[in-house]
Amino acid sequence: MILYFTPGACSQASHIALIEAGLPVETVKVDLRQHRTEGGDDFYAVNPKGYVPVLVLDDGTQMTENVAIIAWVAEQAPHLVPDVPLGRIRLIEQIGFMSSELHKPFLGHLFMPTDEAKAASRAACERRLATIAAQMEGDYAVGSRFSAADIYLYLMSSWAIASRFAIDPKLVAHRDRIAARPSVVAALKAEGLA
Ligand SMILES: N[C@@H](CCC(=O)N[C@@H](CS)C(=O)NCC(=O)O)C(=O)O
Repeated sequence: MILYFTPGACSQASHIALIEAGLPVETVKVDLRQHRTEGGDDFYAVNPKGYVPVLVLDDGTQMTENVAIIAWVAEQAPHLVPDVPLGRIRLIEQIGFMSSELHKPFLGHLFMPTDEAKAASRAACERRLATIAAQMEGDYAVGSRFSAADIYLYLMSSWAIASRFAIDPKLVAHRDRIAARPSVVAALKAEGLA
């Protein structure tokens, strides 16, 4: 299968999940400024939405959206589903929250035209990260052990820390723990970020 990714972008969550699941994946780097693949192809021809991640299975089946890709990966590797009642649903609930309510305001904070709008997006991200921290019962995003929800949370916390957002020390510790996982180290290396 092939994952279209951009180093350090949200596609990293799908990338880490695939490695964590032990699924064999080839990667194709995408230049999001030009919307071209590393081979020079028009990325809009691969994904008319124009964004990463895109996962193409060996039979040609294509998936977009981190939430869908991560949920699919967790179906292949049940240890990535949280160990709670309704585990699969809780996973989708949490990564859906991070995708729509955290990832988007984060990008807004970077690209909003006014300082006021940037500050509002930043405050929204800080509030939502605080919500996740308050919901954590132990060391993990959902339940009592590692799941795919931790991967997305790792990425969101990494972005927040890099942007010097005010976040709960619990999330900083979580981010550092997840960063040490071999899957994360391997994904960053493969993306040229190690
Ligand atoms: N809803 C999509 C959003 C993906 C997304 O925003 N990707 C960004 C990188 S983090 C991107 O490729 N942006 C380029 C563009 O929109 O042209 C998802 O969650 O997978």
